Amino acid sequence: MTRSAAIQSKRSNAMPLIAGLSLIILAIVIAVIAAMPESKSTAPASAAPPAAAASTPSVARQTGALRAKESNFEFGSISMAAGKVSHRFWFRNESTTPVLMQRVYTSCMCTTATLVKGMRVIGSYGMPGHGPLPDVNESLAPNEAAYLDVVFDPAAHGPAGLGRTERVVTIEPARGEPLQLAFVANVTP
Ligand SMILES: [Cu+2]
Repeated sequence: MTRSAAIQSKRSNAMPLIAGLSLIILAIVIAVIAAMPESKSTAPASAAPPAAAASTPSVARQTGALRAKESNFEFGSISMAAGKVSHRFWFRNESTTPVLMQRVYTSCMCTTATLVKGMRVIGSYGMPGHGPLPDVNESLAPNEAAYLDVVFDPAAHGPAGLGRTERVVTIEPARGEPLQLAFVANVTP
C-alpha cells in the first residue's frame, strides 16, 4: 500500500465525521504520516487529545527559594470607615533544602502580618522600629507551604492616608533572597 493511499482512505473516513474542522483533519493526517514508519499496518489513527496548555503561575520576578502563589494583591477601593482589610498570601519553599525564615516585617505601621504554618499561628509582625519585632526563626521544609495573613488598617494614617496606597511585606530567610509580597489599595473616606 502506498503512503498516499493510506492517507486517502483515512481522509475519506474522517471527512464526514468532522467536516469543516480542517485543523483536526490536518492533525489526523499528520498523525497518520507520523505513525507510518513505526507500524506497517495503518491502524486507525486515534486523534490524540490536544496537549493541555501549561498553566503559567502568576509569579513574577521571584528569585529565592520562597515563592508566592501570588505576590501582588489588589484590594481595589476600600473605605477608612469600613475598617481593616486583610489578605492571605500563600507561599512555598520550592528549593530542595529547608529554609529558615528569620524575619518577617512590613513596610509601614498600618500593616501587620501573621505567619501561619500548619496549625501554628506565629506573630504578628509589623514595621521595624514600631514596637518589638522578634525574630521568627521558623523552618520551612522543601515543598512545604505556609501563609501570611496581612492586615491593613486604612484609617491608621488619618486623612493623610487617602488615595493610592502600596505596602510590602518581607519574609527574610537566614540565607538567600527575601520574598516580598505587596498589595495596593485605593483608600476612600
Ligand atoms: Cu502606613
